[in-house]
Amino acid sequence: MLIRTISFLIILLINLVFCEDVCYKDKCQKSTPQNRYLFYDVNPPEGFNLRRDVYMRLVSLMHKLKHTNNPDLNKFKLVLPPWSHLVHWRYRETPEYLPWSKFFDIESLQRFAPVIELHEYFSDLEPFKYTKLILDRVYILQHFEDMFETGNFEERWKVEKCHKPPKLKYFYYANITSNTVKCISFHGPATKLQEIFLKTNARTILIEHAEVVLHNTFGDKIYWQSRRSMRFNVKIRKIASDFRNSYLNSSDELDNTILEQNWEDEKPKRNAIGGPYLAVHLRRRDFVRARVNEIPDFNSVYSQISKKLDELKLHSVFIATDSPEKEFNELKSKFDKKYEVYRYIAPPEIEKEYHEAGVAIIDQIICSHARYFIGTSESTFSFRIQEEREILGFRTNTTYNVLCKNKNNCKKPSVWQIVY
Ligand code: GFB
Repeated sequence: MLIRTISFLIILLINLVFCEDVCYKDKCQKSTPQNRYLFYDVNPPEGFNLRRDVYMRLVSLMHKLKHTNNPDLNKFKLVLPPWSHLVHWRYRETPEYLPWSKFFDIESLQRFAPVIELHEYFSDLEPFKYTKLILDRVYILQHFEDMFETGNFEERWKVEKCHKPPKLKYFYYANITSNTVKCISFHGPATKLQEIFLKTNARTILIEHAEVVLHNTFGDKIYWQSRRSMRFNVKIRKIASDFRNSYLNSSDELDNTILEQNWEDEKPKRNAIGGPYLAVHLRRRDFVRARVNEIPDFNSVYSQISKKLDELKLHSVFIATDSPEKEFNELKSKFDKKYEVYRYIAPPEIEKEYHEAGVAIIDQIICSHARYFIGTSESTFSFRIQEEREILGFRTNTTYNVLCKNKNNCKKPSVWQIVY
């Protein structure tokens, strides 16, 4: 009897210390206080492909924390911010919030580190259907104001006065708020955030302006593991494969681009051939205005493409572009009959299901599988295609090429070779 009572008391004590009850009205549920949740958000004007890079910086931190012995750090989950209000998307046709599962294979992401969607965070707390989330801490990152003047680039962080007035609502949801917001001047890699996490026992932390943190090590094995885990979802990949099959005589079997089912089983290779087409990423819209010295005119684009097609003895070019149809037709009209010019136009049902973001991903997948790729200088959209081609095993000279404004002064893109 005594032993039973003692055991009961021990269990009760453990429960009291490690598990608090979450109660609402008369219903109670055991929460899992040992879990900590890291939310993050990115500077609103940043586009889809820079946001993918910011994700990699944070998920590499999660991967590291998962393997630490420190119980205050190894129970973190990264909460994926829904895709919302991106400036490049025309929102009349796009729903306000799109989950990551729409575009990515979540299981594949989770093989690298613990990540969950925002809606899963809420459903974790079922059955109460929380209608409000008050984040324990919001840290708004900002650059040190003196960093560029003094040239002091040492790794450091400090709670400072906010450079801009803080937001009061997060992810464009009226019901996600916080009572504790601090601005932190920060310079350093994502791993440096641990120092901040260790100074608080907050369970829900939001990092605003997460683009301020740097990669721990750019281009190392962990970087590439996080990148390889970012597989697009099966349905989107199938749409791109069907297009390659139907119009470009391209398939993974013929092109030697078959990947393992699971990215963890991939091995180094450099023998991808690619489909018999040249792929070009032609970034227009804001780039035409903002990068006058880098973006070539259509006569130049035509001559660079046709020259490369002749050199490679190819007849088909696939052009991924954000340019309006009229502009694209102007470029297309320059090509004579010996060349076939393709662009992916989504059927209405695919457009409705995947929106602009999905169509852009389909463009990227098709570019990734081409025999030869020419991108747009400094576009993160092109960078992600280059990485995908590294993963597929293409030779680097078929990947790191860009359209030039001026052939006598054309900067080749940096080569970031995959590491396993
Ligand atoms: O991906 P992204 O941010 O890369 O490009 P950059 C912006 C968006 O434009 C993409 C659309 O997410 C797509 O919605 N887009 C660009 C395209 N190229 C294509 C294409 O070939 N096909 C399709 N379907 N859509 C940066 C931004 O853009 O440009 C920064 O991330 C900033 O925030 C900077 O605005 C000037 O690196 O090209």
